[in-house]
Amino acid sequence: MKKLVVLLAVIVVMLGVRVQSDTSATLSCTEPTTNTDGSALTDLSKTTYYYRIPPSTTWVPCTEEAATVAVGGGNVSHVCAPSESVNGVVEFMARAVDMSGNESTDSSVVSKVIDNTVPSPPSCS
Ligand SMILES: [Ca+2]
Repeated sequence: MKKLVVLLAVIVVMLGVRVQSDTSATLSCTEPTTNTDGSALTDLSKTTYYYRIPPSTTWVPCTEEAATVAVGGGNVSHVCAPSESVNGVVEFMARAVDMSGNESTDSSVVSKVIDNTVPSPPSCS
């Protein structure tokens, strides 16, 4: 039972992460409402967003957003644009952070092809 609660809490952390557009990704997340021990969340501070460029396995901080309310449950979304020039698949995820600085495990990971390839100029005469 406890394992199930923990699993559900982790799943709830960031269900619904989505991406859109071509040079950045907009991640839409639902804040958790419980702690991993199943108790009610009362000290949510923020959601932090990360990206990584495979084959790198290191998550790079992208941006963060303050909690809607301390008990969580709100929907947050943020644009994450990788700070380096990328052409190809980029992975994104988010974590919940409480007021003590405790950071959750990773949300589900979503990936998107980021296109920073600039077209050549038109030919004019
Ligand atoms: Ca806490």
